[in-house]
Amino acid sequence: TNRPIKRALVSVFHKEGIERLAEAFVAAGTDVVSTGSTAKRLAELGVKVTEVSQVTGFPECLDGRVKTLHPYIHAGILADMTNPDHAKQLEEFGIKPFDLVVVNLYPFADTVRSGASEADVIEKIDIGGPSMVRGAAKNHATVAIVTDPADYALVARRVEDGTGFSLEEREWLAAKAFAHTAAYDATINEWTARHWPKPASIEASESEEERAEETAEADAKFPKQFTRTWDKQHILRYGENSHQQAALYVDPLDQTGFAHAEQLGGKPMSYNNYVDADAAWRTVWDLAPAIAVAVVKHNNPCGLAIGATAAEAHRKAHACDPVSAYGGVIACNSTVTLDMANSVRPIFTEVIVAPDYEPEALELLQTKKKNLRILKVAEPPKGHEAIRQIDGGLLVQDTDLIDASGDDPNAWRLVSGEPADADTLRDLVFAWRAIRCVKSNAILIAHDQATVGIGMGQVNRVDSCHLAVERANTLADGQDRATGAVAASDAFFPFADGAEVLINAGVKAIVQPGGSIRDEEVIEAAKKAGVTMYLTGIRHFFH
Ligand code: 93A
Repeated sequence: TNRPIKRALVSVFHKEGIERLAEAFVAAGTDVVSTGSTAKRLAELGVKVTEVSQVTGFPECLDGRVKTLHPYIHAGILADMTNPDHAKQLEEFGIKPFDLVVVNLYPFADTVRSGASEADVIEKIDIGGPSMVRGAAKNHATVAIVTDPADYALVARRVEDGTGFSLEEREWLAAKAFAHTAAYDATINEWTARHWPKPASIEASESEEERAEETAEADAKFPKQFTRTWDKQHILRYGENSHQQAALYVDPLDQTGFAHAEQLGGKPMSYNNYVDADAAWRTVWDLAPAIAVAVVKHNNPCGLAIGATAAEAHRKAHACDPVSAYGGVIACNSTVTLDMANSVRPIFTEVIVAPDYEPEALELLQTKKKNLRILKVAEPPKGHEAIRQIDGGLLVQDTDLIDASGDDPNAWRLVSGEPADADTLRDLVFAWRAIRCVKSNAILIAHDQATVGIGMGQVNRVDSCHLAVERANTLADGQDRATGAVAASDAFFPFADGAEVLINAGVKAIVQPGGSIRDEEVIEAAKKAGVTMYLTGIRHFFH
């Protein structure tokens, strides 16, 4: 099934690595057909090369938009030479078949990332290239298609030794080529979807008109095909556990996100480091514009606080649960100061992430905490849609970074006790904003804009309440931090029991969504104890 390579079509935007191919073409005396600047480069390297325009008898035109789009080229790519009829037709038309096609496409994603104008971006949508790639991949019966410069050395050896590729090898190359054009088109789709939304002038279709307004809006937001493409950034040492292999993929159009954090020190990032640091990063930005620090373990905050300075925010966040903070990830939403670096110094920490570092702070962390992974991230999290894999499908939703109407305390409904004074209200707002970063069922006790006890991830709300209270009251110095504090619940209390745990521990105010059929029992418990209770009307589940 091997097919020796006698005639090749080469059209590559990036010319790197082409020398190795040229060397093989020269050695084997291969006939090469090529486009403008590729032909020039190959000729310089001594290859016997024919310009595409000579083959077609038609000049490259429309500023290069039409170069290879011609039957003399495409029939040469698509003729299945194992089919006598195809061979006969080529003979009649005087067209010669290709055995090898080497293409790499216009750099669409690079052009977008460079900040080029829309016109320049559009000019970098390659049309002729993918047509050649797909044609050659379809016709792998007789053509070998190469799109990956990493395969040039392999191709060169097969050209030189005269064997060409076997059918299985051509199939494998074709599969890689289809993956390449699919990813290329997905990237274009990503860009066009972001830049060209549905204009108001397009009337609703009949089926859309029949639906509720909300459904129609979501229908327009979530595309018919959920197409995304991610570029492999690097292989990780392992996944969540050492027996799982893993890799990091990144958005090809945007290199400012957390996945592109600049690492300024420490060991390479692990899979779990990425998960936790991303959660910590998201958590602190939920409290912006205030200066906030989060300490995260296993995707959950074990301390979160707002401070007048970064150092103060860290000290308060750490104090919430100093035991759990061991081996945690720290995120700060403002510049890490020398004072904060000094406060982090004695604590074993896996990762620190911040938008920037004072030079002295960075130096201290780099020299005194050699293992600490120090990350600098250019921009706050963008809150793209949240994607979760299920068996055989994907769930897609808005990220819960949004400010829902119920997040505004002016919209809260006082259902028990006195209206909160300014300090209490400030703490309730803090607790409510903080709770959306805690895994459900989540209960959070806060004081002075700092968490003092967090109950996370329990399968019933009463256990989360017990956990939060226990955390608040198990400091080494025996301090009772629940008394006089405030509490937030990410979803309603289905029974009074959970709320009673908090009330009995001494919290003075509670904020929760409400909406349980037993709301009255819950409110009654608060009233009996004289505890202030607000209902937000919205919840912040986080699973
Ligand atoms: O503008 S195109 O879409 N029209 C074409 O007919 C065409 N043929 C090849 N782009 C086309 N190409 C692309 O040109 C190839 O995919 C390759 O990236 C590039 C090589 O051009 P040159 O050899 O002039 O650098």
